[in-house]
Amino acid sequence: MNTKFETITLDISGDIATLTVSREKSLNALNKQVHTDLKECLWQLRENADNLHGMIFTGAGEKAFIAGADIVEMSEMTAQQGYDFSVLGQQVSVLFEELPFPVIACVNGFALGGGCEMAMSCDFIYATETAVFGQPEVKLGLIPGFGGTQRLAKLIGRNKAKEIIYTGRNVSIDEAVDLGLVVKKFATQDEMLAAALKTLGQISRNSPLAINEAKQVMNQANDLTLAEGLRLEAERFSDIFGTAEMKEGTSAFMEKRKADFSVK
Ligand code: DAK
Repeated sequence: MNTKFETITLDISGDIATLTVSREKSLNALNKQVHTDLKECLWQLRENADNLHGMIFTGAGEKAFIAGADIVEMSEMTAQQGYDFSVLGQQVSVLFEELPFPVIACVNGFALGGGCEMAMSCDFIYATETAVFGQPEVKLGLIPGFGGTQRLAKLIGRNKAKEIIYTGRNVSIDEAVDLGLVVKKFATQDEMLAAALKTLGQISRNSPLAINEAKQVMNQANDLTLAEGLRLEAERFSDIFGTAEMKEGTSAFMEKRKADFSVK
């Protein structure tokens, strides 16, 4: 698997990957090259997913997770290029959502515009005390273009999302926790990354198949009515009946031992 990219770094340690946007001088702003690298890397991770149980997604340095789409690059785009850029960014966010293992966004510093949107494409967000969230696109004469109008509203409620998007104001870490945008806050970046690894380790002891099914059902349910979501849940619940992992999990319970899902 190729781990060399121009604007991102991919480290794999055991069954956990760490993907870092590495444009520290531009506060990790998302230009076309970052999106192209992310798209290629996420495709490869999807193809090699059997050996992985989780991923951390973060930004290089202490100042920013991602300070948004690259404003300099965007300022010169035509409408067609803007459309292509938006589609590319949306493809990346869908690839994050479709990875068959959990992804934790670890937010250090600014997560503005496209940065906030990329974090929301992950399964959940951990952040440090210095984290600042926001969708300031309207200040630039733009609207969120990587899914922010949709995902923020679904995560925190439409009216709160409208207030944040219309004002373009910054959201502090404490407010982000209160809103449910951030799951946990940490004093330092090292503490956050250690906690994310610990959480992924804990998750990886559970059935990978069940984790993936839960992830896909919960993500897809976003676009469904409750009745449709319940039907989907019942279908996917029954799909895992009879699988080796379900047999191992239930047998281990009855035999009063820990399940070992690495045995296929
Ligand atoms: N793009 C490009 N460069 C950026 C950047 C960005 N988003 N953010 C920061 N930088 C660069 C700065 O220009 C500066 O570069 P040099 O001058 O050193 O060359 C360097 O990073 C350090 O930044 P500052 O000097 O500004 O650092 P400060 O601590 O003073 O301020 C800041 C930090 C994060 C408050 C500030 O940099 C800032 O306000 N940045 C912009 C934040 C922002 O507005 N983000 C949202 C971007 S808009 C769409 C597709 C996508 C989108 C919309 C539509 N379609 C195609 C429909 C998404 C849009 C966005 O994300």
